[in-house]
Amino acid sequence: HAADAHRTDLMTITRYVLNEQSKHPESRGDFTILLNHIVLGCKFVCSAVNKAGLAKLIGLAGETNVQGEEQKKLDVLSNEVFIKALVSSGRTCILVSEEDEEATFVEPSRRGKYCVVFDPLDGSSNIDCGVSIGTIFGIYMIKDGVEPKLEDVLQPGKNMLAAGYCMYGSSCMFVLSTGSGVNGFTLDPSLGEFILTHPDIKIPKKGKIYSVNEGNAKNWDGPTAKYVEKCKFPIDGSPAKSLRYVGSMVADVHRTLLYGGIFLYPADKKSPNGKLRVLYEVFPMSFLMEQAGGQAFTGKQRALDLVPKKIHERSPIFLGSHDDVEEIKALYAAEE
Ligand code: AHM
Ligand code: MG
Repeated sequence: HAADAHRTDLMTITRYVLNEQSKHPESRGDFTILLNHIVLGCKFVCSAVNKAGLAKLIGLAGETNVQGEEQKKLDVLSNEVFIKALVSSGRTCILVSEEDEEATFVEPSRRGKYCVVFDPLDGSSNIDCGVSIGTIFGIYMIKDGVEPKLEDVLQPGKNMLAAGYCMYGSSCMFVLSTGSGVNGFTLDPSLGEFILTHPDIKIPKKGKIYSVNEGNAKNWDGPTAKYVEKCKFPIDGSPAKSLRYVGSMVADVHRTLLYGGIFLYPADKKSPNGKLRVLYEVFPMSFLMEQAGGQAFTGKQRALDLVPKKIHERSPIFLGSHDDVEEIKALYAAEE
């Protein structure tokens, strides 16, 4: 019986990726090893986030603990864990983290062919009130036998080999695409393993929810303002959309992926390039959206076609259900 089989035949994330990779005869397991190190980082952050409230009782982050040592803030700690895990995997050559001004070039003796761009703990303003936060990552590969250079990570998002996020929410979920669909894994805390719980995620073609920081409305451009107005006062007789905005990109995108709808972080007069970072926020989420059958648009072009010039570059982003993104694209096209 299928349901019984499901309970005893556990598809862990490692098993899933090994299966995927075995379809490529040239694969030597390097990607599986790399991913295992990312997963380890996520498990560490998950455990640290779960203990964050408790940790307060014995010493606030940023304050000194009983040993007189300065305690590290959760985002700084998470970054260190990921950098160390990625370097020790022996499979990476360039790392770009939201927390570090400069890219990290791995020393030659520990180098591999993968470049990883990541935001170790996104939505950190939500930590202190226990709201969902997450880790976001994307993976590129350098050409064989070539010295790694910064241009290797300044590639359009469509060149990513894989992208994903881990959400530290009411449960800990790892959502991954290696370029053939999107799969979701839930951490079983008693096993310490991510188990496939959401196979082949597809975003609904059209949604009932929009997600944006409306506090910025007075500075929006015409198309964004018109779009949000249409969500609230539809002119075609369709029902008004609901507004949901957590303020944690991972949580807002995760809901959009599962329930459908649209997530917007548009440009505004104060931030002409929006807020979110191209390499480790916009690209991975756009990659996942497209792989799930949705779309991602910058206001000018397909998000994954963008070619970043700097590692911490920002871009406006509109992503989600195919039909909803189509509407905002039409409004920008009408503007030209
Ligand atoms: P952070 O990297 O400083 O945590 O900021 C990124 C977060 C995203 O998770 C979220 O989508 C966005 O900032 C919310 O911004 P705002 O508070 O301007 O609405
Ligand atoms: Mg961030």
